[in-house]
Amino acid sequence: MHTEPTKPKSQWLSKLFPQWAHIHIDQLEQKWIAVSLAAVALFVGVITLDALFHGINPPSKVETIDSASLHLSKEFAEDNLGVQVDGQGNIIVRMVAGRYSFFPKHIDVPAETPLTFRWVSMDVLHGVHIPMTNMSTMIVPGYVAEITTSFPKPGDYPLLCNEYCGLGHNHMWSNISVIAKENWTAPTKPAATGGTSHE
Ligand SMILES: [Cu+2]
Repeated sequence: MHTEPTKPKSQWLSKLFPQWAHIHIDQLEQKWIAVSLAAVALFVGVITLDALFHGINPPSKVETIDSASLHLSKEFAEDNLGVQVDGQGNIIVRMVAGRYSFFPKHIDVPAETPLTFRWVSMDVLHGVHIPMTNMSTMIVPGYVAEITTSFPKPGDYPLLCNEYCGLGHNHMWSNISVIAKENWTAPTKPAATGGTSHE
């Protein structure tokens, strides 16, 4: 019968960290250690499950690009920016952030449809945030930031820069027009991989 409360060491803590077995840790402290470890385990678990089953990853999957020569790159050359539909029917939106705007200035996208945004910066660190969606990412020079999102309702959505990028930062915003799925027509643009014809 070991019901006396004179055993100060917690079983689980001294089992987990035998080298701490001689340290006195208060019962209440042990409970809070357990609570904080459980919280960390919960958050790591949620992140892991999201990454594995929902495909949620950090926006920049370490895809690099030379920010100084975006205009010469095939993908982010001026002609190739904006909304495109690839061979599999996925809608890809390519945009460039630069002091102090997002380019192209205006795009139309369909509502209730997954849209893959690919962002690059032409100069310094920018961010992009669209309120009421999950779109919020840093746009780090030298890296491509990719986010897939969808807009539940038609309307004009603001596009804000949320990383301080210079004196014009607070003017750095624009709009995306989201139109009803049935009214949207895919833009007829040349294939995304072309794009050097104007050189
Ligand atoms: Cu900015």
